[in-house]
Amino acid sequence: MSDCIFCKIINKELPSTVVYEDEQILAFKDINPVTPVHILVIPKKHISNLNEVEPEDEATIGKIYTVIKQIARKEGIAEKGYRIIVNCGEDGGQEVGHLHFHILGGKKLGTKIV
Ligand code: DGP
Repeated sequence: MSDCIFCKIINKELPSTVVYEDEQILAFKDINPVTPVHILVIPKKHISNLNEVEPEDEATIGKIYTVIKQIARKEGIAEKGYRIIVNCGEDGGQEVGHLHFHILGGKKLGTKIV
């Protein structure tokens, strides 16, 4: 998708601080971190949000969770814990239309969701 900022980050047309990369997945630091560790994990395939995930994406989405585990260990937050958030659509607060998994950690998180 030519006008997608995360596709531009994947294609290195926009800079980012990459923490993990393989053929299917990229992870990079969020530009506006809300926690000491705030990393976004995305599929390289342009998938707008969870509503657009297809059966053919199952392997990549599953792998994202093992990548999250690796990143959490590398960032030193695995032991104390962290939170994964995937916003979907307008009511879900999604601002960037490319599926992304927020890794939030490095501090004790609150319990409020809404
Ligand atoms: P969401 O509200 O779930 O769509 O979160 C989008 C996140 O993407 C938000 O936390 C800020 C981050 N973000 C937006 N633009 C950029 C960018 O150009 N670079 C990086 N690293 N993060 C971005």
